[in-house]
Amino acid sequence: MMVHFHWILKISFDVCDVDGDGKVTARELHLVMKTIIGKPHTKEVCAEQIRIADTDSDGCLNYEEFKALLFSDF
Ligand SMILES: [Ca+2]
Ligand SMILES: [Ca+2]
Repeated sequence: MMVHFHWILKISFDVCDVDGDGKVTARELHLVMKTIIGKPHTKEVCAEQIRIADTDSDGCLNYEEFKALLFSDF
């Protein structure tokens, strides 16, 4: 069960990481929200979400930060 859960998280991360560099930027998050999830978040909202979840302040989300974002009230 837990393995399956982590697998889904990993797939979600890979989907959001459009260019496959291991990090999700606000631009990538916005693209995925709009095209796959269908959430009408603006780029500003996505940038804000990244800022909140970006614990190491490099301007994008690694896998750990991405997980924290998914578990937050997005
Ligand atoms: Ca990326
Ligand atoms: Ca980061």
